Amino acid sequence: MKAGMAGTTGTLAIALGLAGLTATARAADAALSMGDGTKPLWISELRVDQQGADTDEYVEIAGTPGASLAGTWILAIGDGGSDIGGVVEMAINLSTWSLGSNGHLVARESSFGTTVFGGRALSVAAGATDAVIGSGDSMNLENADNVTYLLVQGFTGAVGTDLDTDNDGTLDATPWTTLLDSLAFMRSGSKEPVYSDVRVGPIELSGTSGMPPHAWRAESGWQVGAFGSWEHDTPGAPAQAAPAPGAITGAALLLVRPGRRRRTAPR
Ligand SMILES: [Ca+2]
Ligand SMILES: [Ca+2]
Ligand SMILES: [Ca+2]
Ligand SMILES: [Ca+2]
Repeated sequence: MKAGMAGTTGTLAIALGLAGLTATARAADAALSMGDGTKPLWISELRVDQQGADTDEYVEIAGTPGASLAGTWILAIGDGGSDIGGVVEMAINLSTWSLGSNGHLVARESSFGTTVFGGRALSVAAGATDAVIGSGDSMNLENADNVTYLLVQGFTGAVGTDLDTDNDGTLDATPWTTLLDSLAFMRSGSKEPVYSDVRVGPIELSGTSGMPPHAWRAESGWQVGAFGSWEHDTPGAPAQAAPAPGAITGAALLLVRPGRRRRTAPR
C-alpha cells in the first residue's frame, strides 16, 4: 500500500510499522480525547487481542508522575446479552494506585507476561505502577465487536448497568462526575454503537476480523500494533515514536481532524 497525504484538507494518511501486513484504520484526532483539562490523565495504550489465548491484555494510563488515581475508573462499554450497546462490560477501580515515577500505570491481569513472541515476553517498565487486576486471564477486553473505553472520575454505576437504553449511540446515563478520556475500538461489520469521537479501526489484519489488537497513542494520533507480535508494545513506558510518513509501507492509518469530513484511506 502506498502511504502519503490523502489529498483532502484535514486528512493525513501515515504509514505504520507493520511491514508485510495490509491494514486500514482510522482514528479521530487524539487531542479530542484529552478530557476536560481538570485532571491530566489519559489512556495511552491498550492490548485487547493477541494470537492465541488473550493472556497479556492491559490498559496503560499516563499523566503527571506520581498523580493519585483516587476516584479514577477504567470502563468498557459494549453489548450485554441481547442488548447491543451501552452496557458496562468492565469497570476497574484504580483508586488505590498512583501513577509511577515515569507517569505511567499498567492495569493488567496476572497472566500478563506469559506469552512469548519473537523471544520476548511483556513486562511492565521500570518506573511505572504495575496494577494487577484480577487473577489469571480475567480482564477479558472484548475483541468480538465494538467496545468503547472511558477513563472517568467518580463512577457510581456497576458492571451490567445499561447506559444507553434505546441503543441510539447516545448515553442516557453518565454515572460519573468527570469524563477524562475516551476511545472506541472498531471491528469490521460490528453494528454496536460506540460512545467516543475517537475511533481506532477497523483494521485489516489477518486473524482479527478488523479489530485492532493493540493500539497506542502517538503524538500524531492513535497507532495500531500487530496481532502476533509485541513489536510496538511498551507497557509502562512512553510510546515508540510514530514512523515517519512514507517510511514503511504495508499499512496506513487515517487520521481525521475534529469537525472535518472523514475519508477512506487510499488502498
Ligand atoms: Ca480480548
Ligand atoms: Ca440513548
Ligand atoms: Ca442498551
Ligand atoms: Ca506504553
